[in-house]
Amino acid sequence: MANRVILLDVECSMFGMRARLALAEKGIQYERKEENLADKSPLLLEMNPVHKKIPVLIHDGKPICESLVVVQYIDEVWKDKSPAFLPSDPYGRAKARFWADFIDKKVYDAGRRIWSTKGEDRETAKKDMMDALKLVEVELGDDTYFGGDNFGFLDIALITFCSWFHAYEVFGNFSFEDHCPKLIAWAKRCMEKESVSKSLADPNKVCESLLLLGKNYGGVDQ
Ligand code: GS8
Repeated sequence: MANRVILLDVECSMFGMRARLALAEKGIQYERKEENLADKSPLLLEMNPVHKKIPVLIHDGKPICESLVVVQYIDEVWKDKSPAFLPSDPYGRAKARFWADFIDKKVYDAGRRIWSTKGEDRETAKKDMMDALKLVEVELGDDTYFGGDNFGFLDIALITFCSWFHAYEVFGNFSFEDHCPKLIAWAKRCMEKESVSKSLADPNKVCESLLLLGKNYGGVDQ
Protein backbone atom coordinates (compact mmCIF):
# COMPACT_ATOMS: atom_id res chain seq x y z
CA MET A 1 0.00 0.00 0.00
CA ALA A 2 1.46 3.38 -0.96
CA ASN A 3 2.50 5.69 1.86
CA ARG A 4 2.09 3.09 4.59
CA VAL A 5 3.88 4.35 7.68
CA ILE A 6 4.75 2.19 10.68
CA LEU A 7 6.71 3.31 13.73
CA LEU A 8 8.55 0.81 15.92
CA ASP A 9 8.60 2.62 19.21
CA VAL A 10 8.84 2.49 23.00
CA GLU A 11 6.52 4.81 24.92
CA CYS A 12 9.10 6.27 27.32
CA SER A 13 11.98 6.59 24.83
CA MET A 14 13.04 10.19 24.17
CA PHE A 15 14.20 9.00 20.74
CA GLY A 16 10.88 7.37 19.92
CA MET A 17 9.08 10.51 21.12
CA ARG A 18 11.00 12.55 18.51
CA ALA A 19 9.57 10.43 15.71
CA ARG A 20 6.04 10.58 17.20
CA LEU A 21 6.27 14.34 17.55
CA ALA A 22 7.58 14.86 14.01
CA LEU A 23 4.72 12.74 12.63
CA ALA A 24 2.20 14.65 14.76
CA GLU A 25 3.56 18.03 13.63
CA LYS A 26 3.10 17.04 9.98
CA GLY A 27 -0.25 15.35 10.64
CA ILE A 28 0.85 11.98 9.22
CA GLN A 29 -1.30 8.91 9.93
CA TYR A 30 0.72 5.91 11.01
CA GLU A 31 0.61 2.62 12.82
CA ARG A 32 2.58 2.52 16.06
CA LYS A 33 4.01 -0.75 17.33
CA GLU A 34 5.27 -0.81 20.91
CA GLU A 35 8.47 -2.86 21.21
CA ASN A 36 9.60 -4.87 24.20
CA LEU A 37 13.34 -4.23 24.26
CA ALA A 38 13.88 -7.26 26.50
CA ASP A 39 12.39 -9.43 23.75
CA LYS A 40 12.80 -7.57 20.46
CA SER A 41 10.36 -8.41 17.68
CA PRO A 42 11.58 -10.16 14.50
CA LEU A 43 10.39 -7.04 12.64
CA LEU A 44 12.71 -4.75 14.67
CA LEU A 45 15.66 -7.11 14.14
CA GLU A 46 14.92 -7.24 10.42
CA MET A 47 14.39 -3.49 10.02
CA ASN A 48 17.35 -2.33 12.15
CA PRO A 49 19.87 -5.17 11.93
CA VAL A 50 22.78 -2.78 12.57
CA HIS A 51 21.78 -1.21 15.92
CA LYS A 52 18.66 -3.26 16.80
CA LYS A 53 17.23 -0.11 18.41
CA ILE A 54 14.01 1.86 18.23
CA PRO A 55 12.78 4.13 16.77
CA VAL A 56 12.48 2.71 13.27
CA LEU A 57 10.17 4.39 10.79
CA ILE A 58 9.02 1.95 8.11
CA HIS A 59 7.80 3.84 5.06
CA ASP A 60 6.32 1.64 2.33
CA GLY A 61 8.39 -1.26 3.65
CA LYS A 62 11.68 0.66 3.80
CA PRO A 63 13.28 1.22 7.22
CA ILE A 64 14.69 4.55 8.39
CA CYS A 65 16.73 4.34 11.61
CA GLU A 66 18.17 6.86 14.10
CA SER A 67 15.73 9.41 15.48
CA LEU A 68 17.37 12.55 14.05
CA VAL A 69 17.57 10.90 10.62
CA VAL A 70 13.90 9.93 10.97
CA VAL A 71 12.87 13.52 11.82
CA GLN A 72 14.79 14.89 8.82
CA TYR A 73 13.34 12.18 6.56
CA ILE A 74 9.80 13.12 7.62
CA ASP A 75 10.60 16.78 6.95
CA GLU A 76 11.91 16.00 3.45
CA VAL A 77 9.31 13.45 2.35
CA TRP A 78 6.33 15.52 3.53
CA LYS A 79 7.86 18.88 2.56
CA ASP A 80 4.52 19.99 1.11
CA LYS A 81 3.02 19.76 4.60
CA SER A 82 3.83 22.58 7.00
CA PRO A 83 5.65 23.22 9.20
CA ALA A 84 9.15 22.81 7.77
CA PHE A 85 11.38 21.60 10.60
CA LEU A 86 14.74 22.87 9.36
CA PRO A 87 15.52 26.47 8.42
CA SER A 88 15.72 27.31 4.72
CA ASP A 89 19.31 28.63 4.88
CA PRO A 90 22.28 26.21 4.96
CA TYR A 91 23.90 27.94 7.95
CA GLY A 92 20.70 27.74 10.01
CA ARG A 93 20.39 24.06 9.12
CA ALA A 94 24.03 23.37 10.02
CA LYS A 95 23.57 25.07 13.42
CA ALA A 96 20.38 23.14 14.21
CA ARG A 97 22.11 19.85 13.33
CA PHE A 98 25.19 20.77 15.38
CA TRP A 99 23.12 21.40 18.53
CA ALA A 100 20.98 18.30 18.03
CA ASP A 101 24.19 16.27 17.87
CA PHE A 102 25.44 18.06 21.01
CA ILE A 103 22.22 17.07 22.83
CA ASP A 104 22.65 13.43 21.85
CA LYS A 105 26.27 13.40 22.94
CA LYS A 106 26.22 15.54 26.09
CA VAL A 107 22.67 15.77 27.48
CA TYR A 108 21.78 12.13 26.87
CA ASP A 109 25.03 10.85 28.31
CA ALA A 110 24.84 13.04 31.43
CA GLY A 111 21.19 12.02 31.98
CA ARG A 112 22.04 8.33 31.77
CA ARG A 113 24.80 8.79 34.33
CA ILE A 114 22.46 10.66 36.70
CA TRP A 115 20.18 7.62 37.13
CA SER A 116 22.71 4.83 36.70
CA THR A 117 25.52 5.96 39.01
CA LYS A 118 25.78 7.34 42.53
CA GLY A 119 28.06 9.37 44.80
CA GLU A 120 30.79 11.38 43.11
CA ASP A 121 29.97 10.01 39.64
CA ARG A 122 26.38 11.19 39.98
CA GLU A 123 27.55 14.65 41.14
CA THR A 124 29.82 14.88 38.07
CA ALA A 125 26.90 13.82 35.87
CA LYS A 126 24.67 16.54 37.36
CA LYS A 127 27.35 19.17 36.72
CA ASP A 128 27.85 17.90 33.16
CA MET A 129 24.08 18.10 32.58
CA MET A 130 23.87 21.69 33.85
CA ASP A 131 26.97 22.79 31.90
CA ALA A 132 25.48 21.32 28.72
CA LEU A 133 22.02 22.83 29.26
CA LYS A 134 23.47 26.26 30.04
CA LEU A 135 25.21 26.23 26.65
CA VAL A 136 21.94 25.18 25.03
CA GLU A 137 20.16 28.01 26.88
CA VAL A 138 22.58 30.53 25.37
CA GLU A 139 21.76 29.14 21.92
CA LEU A 140 18.04 29.72 22.63
CA GLY A 141 18.69 33.33 23.68
CA ASP A 142 15.47 35.32 23.90
CA ASP A 143 13.75 33.44 21.09
CA THR A 144 10.41 31.73 21.55
CA TYR A 145 11.73 28.47 20.09
CA PHE A 146 15.10 27.23 18.91
CA GLY A 147 13.61 27.63 15.44
CA GLY A 148 12.95 31.34 16.20
CA ASP A 149 9.22 32.01 15.89
CA ASN A 150 8.73 28.46 14.58
CA PHE A 151 8.88 25.23 16.55
CA GLY A 152 11.47 23.27 14.56
CA PHE A 153 14.10 20.55 14.35
CA LEU A 154 16.09 21.45 17.46
CA ASP A 155 12.90 21.96 19.48
CA ILE A 156 11.84 18.43 18.49
CA ALA A 157 15.30 17.06 19.32
CA LEU A 158 15.37 18.53 22.83
CA ILE A 159 11.79 18.72 24.13
CA THR A 160 11.49 14.94 24.42
CA PHE A 161 14.23 14.97 27.08
CA CYS A 162 11.94 17.11 29.24
CA SER A 163 9.81 14.00 29.92
CA TRP A 164 12.89 12.66 31.65
CA PHE A 165 13.74 15.81 33.65
CA HIS A 166 11.46 14.83 36.53
CA ALA A 167 13.24 11.46 36.85
CA TYR A 168 16.67 13.12 36.72
CA GLU A 169 15.51 15.49 39.49
CA VAL A 170 14.27 12.60 41.64
CA PHE A 171 17.48 10.60 41.20
CA GLY A 172 19.78 13.60 41.57
CA ASN A 173 17.78 15.56 44.17
CA PHE A 174 18.02 18.91 42.34
CA SER A 175 15.78 21.27 40.37
CA PHE A 176 16.24 22.15 36.70
CA GLU A 177 14.26 25.36 37.22
CA ASP A 178 16.88 26.62 39.71
CA HIS A 179 19.67 26.12 37.18
CA CYS A 180 18.17 26.86 33.78
CA PRO A 181 14.89 28.79 34.20
CA LYS A 182 14.86 30.04 30.58
CA LEU A 183 14.99 26.50 29.28
CA ILE A 184 12.17 25.42 31.57
CA ALA A 185 10.09 28.39 30.37
CA TRP A 186 10.77 27.25 26.77
CA ALA A 187 9.70 23.68 27.69
CA LYS A 188 6.43 25.00 29.15
CA ARG A 189 5.79 26.99 25.94
CA CYS A 190 6.40 23.85 23.87
CA MET A 191 4.05 21.80 26.07
CA GLU A 192 1.23 24.20 25.20
CA LYS A 193 1.33 22.74 21.68
CA GLU A 194 -1.02 19.78 21.34
CA SER A 195 1.43 17.91 19.09
CA VAL A 196 3.99 18.06 21.89
CA SER A 197 1.76 17.27 24.86
CA LYS A 198 0.20 14.28 23.11
CA SER A 199 3.54 12.87 21.86
CA LEU A 200 5.53 13.02 25.08
CA ALA A 201 5.44 10.30 27.73
CA ASP A 202 4.10 11.09 31.20
CA PRO A 203 7.12 12.18 33.34
CA ASN A 204 5.79 10.11 36.27
CA LYS A 205 5.72 7.01 34.10
CA VAL A 206 9.29 7.63 32.92
CA CYS A 207 10.35 8.10 36.55
CA GLU A 208 8.59 4.92 37.73
CA SER A 209 10.23 2.80 35.03
CA LEU A 210 13.64 4.30 35.81
CA LEU A 211 13.18 3.72 39.54
CA LEU A 212 12.67 0.03 38.78
CA LEU A 213 15.72 -0.04 36.52
CA GLY A 214 17.80 2.43 38.54
CA LYS A 215 17.73 0.53 41.81
CA ASN A 216 19.99 -2.04 40.13
CA TYR A 217 22.44 0.81 39.63
CA GLY A 218 22.74 3.84 41.88
CA GLY A 219 19.24 4.28 43.34
CA VAL A 220 17.81 7.57 44.58
CA ASP A 221 19.73 10.09 46.74
CA GLN A 222 18.16 10.29 50.17
C1 GS8 B 1 19.36 5.98 19.95
C2 GS8 B 1 18.17 5.02 20.01
C3 GS8 B 1 18.16 4.24 21.31
O1 GS8 B 1 19.06 4.34 22.17
C4 GS8 B 1 18.50 7.32 18.02
O2 GS8 B 1 17.52 6.76 17.49
O3 GS8 B 1 18.61 8.54 18.03
N1 GS8 B 1 20.86 7.22 18.55
C5 GS8 B 1 19.64 6.45 18.55
N2 GS8 B 1 17.10 3.42 21.48
C6 GS8 B 1 17.00 2.58 22.64
C7 GS8 B 1 15.71 2.88 23.38
S1 GS8 B 1 15.72 4.47 24.11
O4 GS8 B 1 16.86 4.39 25.19
C8 GS8 B 1 16.97 1.12 22.21
O5 GS8 B 1 16.27 0.75 21.30
N3 GS8 B 1 17.75 0.28 22.88
C9 GS8 B 1 17.78 -1.13 22.66
C10 GS8 B 1 19.14 -1.72 22.90
O6 GS8 B 1 20.08 -0.97 23.22
O7 GS8 B 1 19.26 -2.93 22.78
